[in-house]
This record gives sequence, structure tokens and C-alpha cells, in this order.
Amino acid sequence: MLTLLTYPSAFGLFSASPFCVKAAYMLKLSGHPWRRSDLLDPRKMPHRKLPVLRTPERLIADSDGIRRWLEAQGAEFDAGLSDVQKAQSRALIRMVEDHLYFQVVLDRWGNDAVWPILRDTFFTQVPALIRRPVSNAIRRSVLRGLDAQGVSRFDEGERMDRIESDLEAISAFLWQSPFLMGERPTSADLSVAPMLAAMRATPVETALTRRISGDRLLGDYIDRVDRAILLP
Ligand SMILES: N[C@@H](CCC(=O)N[C@@H](CS)C(=O)NCC(=O)O)C(=O)O
Repeated sequence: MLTLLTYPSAFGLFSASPFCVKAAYMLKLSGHPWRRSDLLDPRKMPHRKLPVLRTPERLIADSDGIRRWLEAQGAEFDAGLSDVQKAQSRALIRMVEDHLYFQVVLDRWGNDAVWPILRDTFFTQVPALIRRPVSNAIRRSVLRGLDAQGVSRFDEGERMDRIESDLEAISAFLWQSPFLMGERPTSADLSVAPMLAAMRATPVETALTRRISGDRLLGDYIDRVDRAILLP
């Protein structure tokens, strides 16, 4: 039996991590029997991140690593797509995972109104006496990462403009068909929908949650992907 090592459910999502939701979607579509095992501390994992897939032979790090492993076992997430559609999918995946993801992290970790909720969701296993210093140190390190990535150096207007361009690119596909590449979910949906869902689910209203919640096309799409794949 395969085991998905994942962050727990939070904010009404299968996992607070869009990459863990992506991995769960891939496992469900692959048809393999699998179960989840929740972790809050990824430091012993191969990349010190989650998701990780435990197979009978070894641990597979990274949602793309999990995809490659499942494909090697016969899964086909992009069956029937042309080479150009596969190239478009790859570009959409990179856009959400290497840009929009950091906007989600900033919305969660950079917002003082969200922080107490985050602390009480993600650090429950840290003894109460040291929870604040430990979680504050981790928050500072996440914020340093966002500064190094550059995403937190834009002002709010610039930031929302950058997000808008990406959302428009996603929407251009969704005006054409119910899923990004046509009539059924393919690999691009497995990354894009969880990222949009994560943007919508931040537990305090922000410019970003308002932007996604107020968008019928994107909101219906998130729910459509979720219904099509139906996680346990
Ligand atoms: N490229 C990785 C990204 C996974 C990732 O960023 N996971 C985050 C949670 S969303 C994590 O575990 N972060 C812990 C850390 O960086 O210390 C994938 O596709 O799986």
C-alpha cells in the first residue's frame, strides 16, 4: 500500500499544502490503493518538505517526483494531449508552483491577522511553553525566504497586478473548456486548482481571497476539479 506523507487537513482543504493536494489528486487518478499519513514536521524528509510518497521500496520526494514515479508505474495524466498542450500544461504548472505559490505563502505568513490562526494550526505539536518562540523563529525564516524570492518586495498594488496577469492566463483556458486542457482533468488541473483553492482558503479575508472568491469562473473551476476527483 502506498502512503502519502502530507500536512493535515486545514482551512476546509484536504491539506493546507497545495502540493499535498496535488499529490493526493494524482494518487486518486492513478487508481493505486493509498492512504494518508499526516505530519507537521518535515525535517526528516528527503527535501525537508512535503508531500512525500512512501512506496514499498523508498521515499519519493516532491510532487513532480511522485508524478514521475506514478507515470513509471503506468499512470497517464495527460493522455490524448498534443505536444503543444503538454507544453502549455508545463508552463501553467510552473506559473502556479513557482509564482502563485509564493503569493499564497505571503498571504498566510506575512499577514499579522492570519498569523495567530496559522500558529495554532501548524504548531500544535510544539509544547505550549515554547510554541511562540519556535513558531516566531520559523515565521522569520519563511519571511526571509519570501524576501530572497522577491515576492514580498512588491507593494500591494504591484503584487495584485502580477497575480492578475496569471489569473487572466488561467481564465483564458477556462473560457474554452471545463478543465484547462479540455473535457477532463489533466496534469495542469492537478496543480492549478489546488493553488487557487489555497488562495481562496486563507482563513482571514485579504485582497487575494476576495479576488478569488469573487470570481465565478475560477470558483466553479476549483469546485469542479474537486468533484471530478473526489478525495477520500
Ligand atoms: N517542489 C515541491 C514543493 C513542496 C513544498 O513547497 N512544500 C512546502 C509546503 S507547501 C513545505 O513542505 N515546506 C516546508 C519547508 O520549506 O520547510 C513539490 O512540488 O512537492
